[in-house]
Amino acid sequence: MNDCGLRIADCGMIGRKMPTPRTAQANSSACRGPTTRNSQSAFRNPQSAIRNPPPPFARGVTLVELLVTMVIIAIIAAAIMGTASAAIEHGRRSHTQALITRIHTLVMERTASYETRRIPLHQDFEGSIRISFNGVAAGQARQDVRLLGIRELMKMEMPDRWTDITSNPQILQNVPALTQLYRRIYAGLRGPDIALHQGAECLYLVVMHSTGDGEARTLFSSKDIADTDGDGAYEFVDGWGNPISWLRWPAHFTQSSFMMRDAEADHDPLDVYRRDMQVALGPVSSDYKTPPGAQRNVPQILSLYIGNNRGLRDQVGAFRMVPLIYSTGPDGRSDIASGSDSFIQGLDPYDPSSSIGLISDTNGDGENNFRDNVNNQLIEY
Ligand SMILES: [Ca+2]
Ligand SMILES: [Ca+2]
Ligand SMILES: [Ca+2]
Ligand SMILES: [Ca+2]
Repeated sequence: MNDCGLRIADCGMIGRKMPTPRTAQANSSACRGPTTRNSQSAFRNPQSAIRNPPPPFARGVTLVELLVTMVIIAIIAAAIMGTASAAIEHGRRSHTQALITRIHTLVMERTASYETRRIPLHQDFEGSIRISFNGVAAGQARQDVRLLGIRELMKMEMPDRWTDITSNPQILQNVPALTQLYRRIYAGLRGPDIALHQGAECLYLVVMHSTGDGEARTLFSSKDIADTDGDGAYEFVDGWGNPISWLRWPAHFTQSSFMMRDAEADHDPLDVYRRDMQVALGPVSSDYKTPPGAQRNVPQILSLYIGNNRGLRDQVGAFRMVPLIYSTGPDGRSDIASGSDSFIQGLDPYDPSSSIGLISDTNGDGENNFRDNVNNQLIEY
């Protein structure tokens, strides 16, 4: 050990000035041990720990780096929020479409039932027809009155506005039992503007009381139903919480995948004799006789319902009508014309002077509020 210690001391003192003999060098190597090189490295660069820069994360963050990080986080957050928002909107739309499809199925079943319904016409019609018409014309008059009777029954049992049930029938013998039920419900409503959302409220009554063999209630959950205007009449509500409304005879709705609006190719199935009151009577004349004591005079009735401008009416034949059931979409506005509330005065759904179902800027805001609607005739999947 002493010998080795001397030699190390020798190397440190004279190693750079004179060559070390081979034997001495070998001894030096043998005695250096595993830590000698590190010791030498530290010796050669004693200030290396100070000169080398610290690792990046050990020093502070610059303002630019902070801003870049914040921008990236904001972009990612916005992307996540946007995706979540789109997913919520898609969910609302899908829910609304599914609900409208369910309502559509029930309403269409009910609509089809009128093709085979017995129509209880007012008893005075038969006497009036016998006195006023002969032969073929008498048969055609019966067909015309029957068609009017079907439409009146539909109007009163499938109302899309309150006047459909509050007005008294002109063709039918009595107020239908279903209409009497609707009238009792209507009499219990309250509020300053009961007519608000009346289409949606009538749709709810029709679906719940006249479809699904009495089981319609089981097809809807409580979140599908609300009374948004607080008048006591319920409505089906869409994914945005707005009432789902309908039009029983949307003759002027042109954006339908189901309704051809072509009397030749797809005639009204309720008009089984293809009458549509086009030719039976000719010009309505005051010469027609009224049976003694009769309250229903066929010529007068037909004159009331088809008017005098028959040429204009005849331009629009009776095509198959598909009820329009619609949500106003996220903007809460439909831009679909629903016509006037006194529609009970006419039993001609094809009246060219009517605008029912017409897509137009009904709220007058200059915007197209139809585009985002959801309906049963233009369903997007
Ligand atoms: Ca209302
Ligand atoms: Ca209501
Ligand atoms: Ca509009
Ligand atoms: Ca809309």
